[in-house]
Amino acid sequence: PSKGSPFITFVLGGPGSGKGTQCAKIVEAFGFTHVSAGDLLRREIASGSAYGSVILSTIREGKIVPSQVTVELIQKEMESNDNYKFLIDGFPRSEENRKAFEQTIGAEPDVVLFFDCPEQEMVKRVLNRNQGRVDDNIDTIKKRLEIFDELNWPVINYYSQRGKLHKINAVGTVDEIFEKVRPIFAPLSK
Ligand code: UP5
Ligand code: MG
Repeated sequence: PSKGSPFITFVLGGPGSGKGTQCAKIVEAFGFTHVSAGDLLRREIASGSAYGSVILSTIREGKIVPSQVTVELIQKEMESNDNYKFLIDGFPRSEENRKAFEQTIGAEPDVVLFFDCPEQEMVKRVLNRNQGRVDDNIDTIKKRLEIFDELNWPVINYYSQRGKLHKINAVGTVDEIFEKVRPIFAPLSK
C-alpha cells in the first residue's frame, strides 16, 4: 500500500449489538475513519450498480454478500481516504470474508472489538430502530442471528487465539459501553 501501513480495527458483534453507534463515538474521540461494510453495500444498492439486485436480495435474506464484492468496496473506501486509522464495522462475518480481506488488502487488523450482546436485547434494538432498513423485520432478524451464530464465531475465536480480541459486554447505556471501549484506544493515541 502506498500510504504505509494502516491501523485497522475490525468491529464485530451481532445485528443490533451497537457496532455503528460505538464506531461513531470512537471516530469522535480518536479520529478514526468509519467504514461500515453494511453501509457500503446499501450505498451500492442505492447507486443502481450492477451488483445492486444481488446485494439487496442477500441482505433481505440475512445472508452474506460474496467476499469479493465487499472486500472491493472496503478497499476502494480505504484507498480514497487520507486517514490511516480505520474502523471496519460489520466485517469480516465469516472465515471466508476474513481470508479474502487478508489476501486482497494484504493486512491484518491491529485490534478486533467484539460487542457481546444477548439475542433478546439485539432483537429489541433492531425492531425499535425504525430507519426503514429492509432487514429490520422479525423474519430477517432471525436469519441474521442464525448466520451470525453459524459463521461469525470462528472469526471471533481466530482473533481471540491471536490475542487481538477485545470482548465488550454490550449491555448498558451507549456511554457506559463507550467507557469500556475508550481504554483500548487511549494508550494508542498518546
Ligand atoms: N442502540 C445502540 N446502542 C444501544 C445501547 N447501548 N442501548 C440501547 N440502544 C442502543 O444499534 C442498533 C440500534 O440500537 C440503534 O437504533 C441504536 O440507536 C440502538 P447499531 O449501533 O446500529 O447496531 P449495529 O451493531 O451496527 O447493528 P446493525 O443492524 O447495523 O448490524 P448488522 O451487523 O446486522 O448490520 P450491517 O449493516 O453490518 O449488515 C447488514 C447486512 O448486510 C448483513 O445482514 C448482510 O446481509 C450484509 N453484509 C454482508 O453481506 N457483508 C458484510 O461484510 C456486511 C454486511
Ligand atoms: Mg451497523
